[in-house]
Amino acid sequence: MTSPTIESILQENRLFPPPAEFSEQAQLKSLEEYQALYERAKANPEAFWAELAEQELHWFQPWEQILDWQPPHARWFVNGKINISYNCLDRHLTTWRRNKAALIWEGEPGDSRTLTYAQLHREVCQFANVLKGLGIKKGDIVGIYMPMIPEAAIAMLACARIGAPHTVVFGGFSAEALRDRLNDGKAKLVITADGGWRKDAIVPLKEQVDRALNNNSAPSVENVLVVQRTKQNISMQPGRDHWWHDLQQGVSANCPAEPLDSEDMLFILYTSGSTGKPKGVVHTTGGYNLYTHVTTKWIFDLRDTDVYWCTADVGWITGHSYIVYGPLSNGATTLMYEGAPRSSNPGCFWDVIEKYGVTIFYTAPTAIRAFIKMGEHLPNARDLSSLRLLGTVGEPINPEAWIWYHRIIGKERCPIVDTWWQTETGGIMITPIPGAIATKPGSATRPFPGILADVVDLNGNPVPASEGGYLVVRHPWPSMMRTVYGDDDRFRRTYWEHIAPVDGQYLYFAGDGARCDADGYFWVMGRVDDVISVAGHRLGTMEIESALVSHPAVAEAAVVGKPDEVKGEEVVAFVILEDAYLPNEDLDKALKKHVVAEIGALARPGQIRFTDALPKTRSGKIMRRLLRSLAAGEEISGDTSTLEDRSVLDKLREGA
Ligand code: 7RM
Repeated sequence: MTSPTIESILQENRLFPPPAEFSEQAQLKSLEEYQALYERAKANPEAFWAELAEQELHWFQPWEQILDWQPPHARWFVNGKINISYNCLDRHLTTWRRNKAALIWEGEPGDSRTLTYAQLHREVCQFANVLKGLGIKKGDIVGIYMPMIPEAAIAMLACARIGAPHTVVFGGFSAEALRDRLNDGKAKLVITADGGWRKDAIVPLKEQVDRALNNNSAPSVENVLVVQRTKQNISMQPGRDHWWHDLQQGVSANCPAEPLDSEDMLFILYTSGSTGKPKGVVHTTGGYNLYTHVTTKWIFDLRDTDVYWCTADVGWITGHSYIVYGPLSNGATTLMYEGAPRSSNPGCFWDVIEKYGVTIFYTAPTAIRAFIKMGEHLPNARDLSSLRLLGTVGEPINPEAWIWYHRIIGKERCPIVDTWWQTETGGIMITPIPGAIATKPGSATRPFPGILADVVDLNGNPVPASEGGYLVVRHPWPSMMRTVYGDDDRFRRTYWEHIAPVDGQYLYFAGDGARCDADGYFWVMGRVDDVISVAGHRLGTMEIESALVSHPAVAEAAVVGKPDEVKGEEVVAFVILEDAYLPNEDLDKALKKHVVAEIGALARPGQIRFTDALPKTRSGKIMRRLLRSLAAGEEISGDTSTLEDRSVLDKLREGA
């Protein structure tokens, strides 16, 4: 990880203190307040979480023990009884929030719908009864393969209400990917829609479900529930397939939330590793409810007047924690958007912000870079004055994009929370608290109270300030994953054995490289397997990408290593140009020179490959593993189920 050039890489030392107007009204108002909280949590994490659990959530029955830690297995709030659907819905009904908008949905093409807490509660209760009617019981796993429509959130909350763990499979995944996930969890039921809108086209979701289930290839699935969304023709298999609206007819809206054990499974969500089949990350009820609740409240600084919009898909952990559970548990208004920016409607995000007066906007760096490329005239033509807080998640944000976001979207007025976390962590781990912590572009800043993050070497020893190392967490936290579904061995190997336990203390290893500067700010450098070794020097791909993107001609860049007999590895850069530039030899030379000037001769790309698109997951992560194979001229192997657009690979191959 350590590289001699690391300090010179970005020269990023700009500091953006929280605006005074923001801090004055914020939940956490000052650095001192954050620090006091942080120290208190560090001194006694259990007491810290227990106090919040009591204050912030409804429990049907109190816990007997706050934490039972048998490394690497944690049980939080042992024997406590709780229901996250109750905390997200029922408890708001006895307050003025009963008639507050819980979910605002902006659909395609031009559809929209708003559900108050009372209405959402009613729909969830009815649908929970539908599930029961189909024989779904506590512990039965339910697959959800849906577009971004309210029924997706309703289905999740209904499952949670009766204790049936859901496994949401992103609607963009293939039939094979769906089948593998359904089989891994032995799902009894699949909830889907006839189709979903995706960039002016219809994704045939039900057809994919049929394909996933045909020839009895997912034998655990007994029933399929179908929401009518796009109204195209689909086939319904009698006995197995049912329309949601048919079964919901006349069903009782009385369905008390089941008191569940804190450690009852809430959901499985699959996340792809760099090798092997996707891992089923298991989350449980009580700790997840608490952690997503508190992080949403403090990091997004929620107020009852907010319209909060997270642009993620519900098929991603960000959608679970920060569209559905965290915001609703807080009684917030959460906005769900079915559309995506595309050439026929490049300004659609800004339209949504203007239309609903969005106050908090949470998106991914990949989206921001796409907006930059589309031009600032689009956001400039809309009224974005309702915004007061911005967030990013999913990958390191390059300072160029951060500054653009700050200037063009936030009008230099809105703090930016760059939130580092993972499917596995359940909630945000390292992040600015917007009223308290000054931001530095490209840094996720400091750990959330109760999170003991550190940067260590392979032996678990902290590395000196600003040196690269492995990002770890030292103490269990409430929303940590409990295991890999059906493969506890893999859970141990992947997260707990990479870095040997120090004095019997287990460290959670996130798989990311990071450095922590002299101010205690964390700079996440990306996955440790995304490091290139040139002549024995380790270079983070992200740093070279950041350097490339800081050149005016470059919109986006992905860097990988290609085996080289002499140097070990050679840097290969895949580059997307800004619209005004065309690929040519001069530009090729200029970009190489630019990287040398920014980082040093070691980082000089041996090859630059111009392209129109990069292979990405739906959440915007560049799939460097595929680019590495391409650069090395190998066949693509391994799991590609998470690839957003398969045609990108063919184009890249042709371009070679
Ligand atoms: C929420 C999510 C997790 C991986 C993680 C990192 C990367 C996410 C940031 C980030 C730098 C960030 N879950 N990552 N957020 N890197 N700065 N703010 O993305 O399971 O899909 O991915 O994403 O590598 O390990 S995830």
